[in-house]
This record gives sequence, structure tokens and C-alpha cells, in this order.
Amino acid sequence: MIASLVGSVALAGFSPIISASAAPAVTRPSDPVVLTGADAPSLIGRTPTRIIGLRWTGSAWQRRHVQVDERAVVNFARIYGVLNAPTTSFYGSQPGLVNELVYTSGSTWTGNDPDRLIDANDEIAFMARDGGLIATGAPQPSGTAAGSGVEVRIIDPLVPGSESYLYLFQKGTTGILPGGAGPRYGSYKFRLLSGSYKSTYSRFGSANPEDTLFKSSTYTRHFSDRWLNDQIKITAPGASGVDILDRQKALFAPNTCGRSENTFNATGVYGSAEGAFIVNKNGPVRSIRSYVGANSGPNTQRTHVFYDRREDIVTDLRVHSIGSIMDFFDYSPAASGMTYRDSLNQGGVTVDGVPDSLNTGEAAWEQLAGSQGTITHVNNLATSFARTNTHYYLDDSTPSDTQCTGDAFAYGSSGGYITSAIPCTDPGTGCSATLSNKRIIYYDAPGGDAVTALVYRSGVDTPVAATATTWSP
Ligand SMILES: [Ca+2]
Ligand SMILES: [Ca+2]
Ligand SMILES: [Ca+2]
Ligand SMILES: [Ca+2]
Repeated sequence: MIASLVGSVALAGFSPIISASAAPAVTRPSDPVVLTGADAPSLIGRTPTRIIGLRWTGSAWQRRHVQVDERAVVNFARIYGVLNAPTTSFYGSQPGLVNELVYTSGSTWTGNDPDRLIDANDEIAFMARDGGLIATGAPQPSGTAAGSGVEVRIIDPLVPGSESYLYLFQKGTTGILPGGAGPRYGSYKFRLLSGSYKSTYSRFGSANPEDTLFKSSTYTRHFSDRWLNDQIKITAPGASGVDILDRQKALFAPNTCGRSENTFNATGVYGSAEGAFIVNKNGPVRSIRSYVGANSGPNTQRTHVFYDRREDIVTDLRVHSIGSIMDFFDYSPAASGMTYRDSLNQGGVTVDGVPDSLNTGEAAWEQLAGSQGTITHVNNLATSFARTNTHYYLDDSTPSDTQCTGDAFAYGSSGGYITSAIPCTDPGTGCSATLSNKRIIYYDAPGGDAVTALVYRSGVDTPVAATATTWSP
């Protein structure tokens, strides 16, 4: 609007009364931009640790956090450190038959990407909010290699006309790089109580206690074993910072304790469990925790990606046919007083241990908000088969259902509950049906409401877009 006014005034021969304003910047404060090597072909063949990010302020270059995460298609027997694939069989499943594109690591049996340079399936990540102005006429940044520039144009399709630019360069051999990136956005400390992963991790039977922490300026998460995440503290401005989580839980059905996140870790009531880590990575833009193994689903995989204001949890079920499944967050008594709402119950109810009556059905989002902060889950369940997802909710300090794990209470317990039969999803037994859920969690200050959640929902449905082209001064 302003641009067209300026244009018409100028055309009429008058001096513009408003200076030509730049396009609005992309303002998705919580969302990342993730490019693959294939999206930025001129980065292919470069050394990951030599890639840096800069933005142009109009008068100077400023360093921004950028991260390269290598990936490769890896055989799951390799992830388990078992080399006689595909004959190895866990519960009748053969991880040696499974090959998936995963993050790689030399600190696990997954191993490093065979191609140690940036290749087509590696990812380059930074935050959308870190873009700046277009660097037209800007000089080559000091400390960077001539001819290495890549311009990434970022747009928010929900805000027509918006654009920001982030520039990627290769470090040069002389000169001092611009500064200004500030502290890393998060810190992930994988701490296995038994010692180092490759020399002490029990992949075939017993529990593997951890004291693992992710911390950013906005939230803290804690893990006590592979599948056991048991802490959420929201530390956004104004939030109380109390731990509102009992546990993220997994069950087949309420009151059915034969399988749970406890048995996924090991020594369930029917025996033991296999498990292994794909990767534990602490990075300046995002940290990544990815693992496999949930009882008779040795290829079932979960990946947490921790950004500073957002956590993505991707769960890929790979197991024989099962009757139903639940994936829900059970909050702690410290969540009392928060308002729970979801896409089917936008008015909300109070989390207080007193039962509530809610509409049921697959929830596109869920949220708890109070003085403790705001947590909004945006759900993205994808199945290759028809399903009925009724959504689970229980707020009851004296629940009649057995609390299979965690404390004795159900505070705002909520999440997906697929009540229809699930066909075999394990390629380790030759099956091809798929179930994947990408749960995107946003952590915010107190005061979130249904509008907050709807904005996040539409932002996930229409993410920021980025295009990379070569740049030179
Ligand atoms: Ca790769
Ligand atoms: Ca690579
Ligand atoms: Ca209640
Ligand atoms: Ca509980």
C-alpha cells in the first residue's frame, strides 16, 4: 500500500512525502528455515564447519547462527551396532531390513555421514527471524571466501510482500569475520549415568538412566531415559518457571499398563526391550535427540528437535499390528490453574484435578496457558490408513484409571488416542503401512489463548519459504 502510494505520488511529479519503505521483514519469531543441500546446490561439496551466516543491516554485516546437520540413509541394524544384518531378529523384526534417512553422528553406532561434505540430503538450519535486508551493493564480508556467497530469500506467505535475507558464506583463510551472533540459542547436555554411550549403553534389555537437559531462554526439558521426558519449565518473560510436566506418556489404552514409556525403555512386564540412539546433538540453532526401540517395535523412532522457542517431536511408529495407541502429555499438580483448550474446545476448561467434560475428536492443536506460561501443541498426524482419533483428556486428582507410570494424578492429561486398529507398520517384518506424528510445541509467556494457537496452526500449515541463489558483491 505504502509502496503504491509513493509510486503514484512520484509519477505525478511531486516529491514523495513518504520515503520508500522496504518490504516488511519476516516476523515468525519461533520458526526455523531448514534448507537441504538440494535446495542450495552451490553449497554442495563445501565443508560443513566452514559455513557461516550473516545478515546485512543496510550498513554492515552481522553474524547470525547457522547450523549444518548431516544426514544419510542408514540401516537400522547399524544403528543398533549389530553388523550381521539382516539376520538379526528382535521380537521377530529385523532392523537390518530397515533403511531410513536419519541424522548422523560419530558418537553413536549410526556413524558419520559417508559424505563428510555438504551433500543433497544434509540440512542447513537458521531462524527465520535472523534475516536482514537485501545486500544490494554490499561489500564482500571480511573473513569470507570470495565467490562463496549464497543469498537466501525468506518469505512468509501469510504476510504478502514480506521478505528477509540471510547470507551464507564459506570462511576464508584471512581476515576477521563480522561478529554479533550472540549466545547459542540452546544447550543440550546428554548425560548417561552409566558413562559414555558407546561403551556403556545397554541396547538389549536393561534401563539406561539419564540426567539429560535441554535449556534455552524460553524453556527447559529433562529426560530420565530414552523415552522418559519428565520436565517442562517455561521460562519466557513473566512465566513462573515451575515444572508443569509429570511425563509425556505412551499407552495402548487407558488403564492398560502392559506397555508404556517405562517398558519402552526396558524391563517391561513381558520382558525386556531393545533400544539405541541415532544421534544426540547440541547445536547453536537447534539440538537433536533421536532414538529407536520400543519393545516389539525395535524400529519405532522418535526425534526431538529443540529450537529456542519451539520443539518438534516426530514419532514414527514401526511395529506389528496393534489395537490402539495413545501419545499424551500428563501434566503435574504444578499445572493447576492453567486453562486447557484445544481445537474442539476453544473456550477452555480449568486444569485443577476436577474432571471436565469436553468434545472429543482429532484435535488439530492443544494448549495450556496460565501464570506458568503458555504451551501450544500443533499436531500433524499422518497415516497411510483410515483411523479414528478420539483425543484423550483426563483432569482428575483421584483418577479411577490406574496411572501406569508417573505420579498418582492426572492433571490436564491430553493428547492423541487412536482407537481404531492399526495395521502392521514395521518394515522390519516386511510391512509398508505408515504412522507418523509431527507434534510441534511452542513455548511462550503467560497469556496465550485460542487466537495464539490458531496463528501457530496456520503458520505450520503455511510455513515460511526460502529460496537460495548465489551472491556476489
Ligand atoms: Ca548426507
Ligand atoms: Ca554430508
Ligand atoms: Ca478441571
Ligand atoms: Ca500424573
